[in-house]
Amino acid sequence: MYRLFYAERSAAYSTRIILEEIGAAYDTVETGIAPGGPRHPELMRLNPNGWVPVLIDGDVALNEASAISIYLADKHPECGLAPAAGDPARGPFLSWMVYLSNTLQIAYQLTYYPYRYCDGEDHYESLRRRSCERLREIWGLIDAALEGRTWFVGERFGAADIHLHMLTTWLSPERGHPTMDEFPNARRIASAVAERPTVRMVHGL
Ligand SMILES: N[C@@H](CCC(=O)N[C@@H](CS)C(=O)NCC(=O)O)C(=O)O
Repeated sequence: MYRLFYAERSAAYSTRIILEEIGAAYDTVETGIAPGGPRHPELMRLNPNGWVPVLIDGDVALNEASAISIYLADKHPECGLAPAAGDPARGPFLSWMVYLSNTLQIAYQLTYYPYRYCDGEDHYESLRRRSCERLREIWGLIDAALEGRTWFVGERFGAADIHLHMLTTWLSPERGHPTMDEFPNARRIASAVAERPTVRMVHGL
């Protein structure tokens, strides 16, 4: 039985879809994640950053959404959510999972939490503008890599597609982000993920 510290529209969404895909028994602990707002006390003990997801697996508590997805996919190889070690697609899979987390996610962070990355409100606008451009550059690069592809890595659906889908749901035109219309290849894969029964179930559909 897994336990997931969860918040709507957060990086924990990817973990939840993965848990559904592997058909695992799990429960969720809902926590606030608003800037400066309260967090579940247990979350703060497990991840002093105050971020979700945190996944509990027995005595092990894990954070970082990409790492959790790789961990779960490897632990349940029968579900085929990640290429196995030795599979030629394993390297590109790991590269993309890390890139999504340490490059694309950070561009979102800069637009959502500008105060963490600059000295005061005078700089917010310039930081926001530049990070929105950065989002456009990074999504453009990913979109080009997806040209002609059915799925992100290899020939089958997997954890990288789930992360891609999640990251498209964070685009917010009100914040000046680009829209998915600019990235048709990424949009195609994200839409295919959105139609999966597991994803529809997470949305209560
Ligand atoms: N690198 C972490 C980032 C997690 C993260 O930033 N989670 C956000 C929600 S998407 C959060 O908990 N934010 C609350 C905060 O930053 O205070 C991961 O991929 O798991």
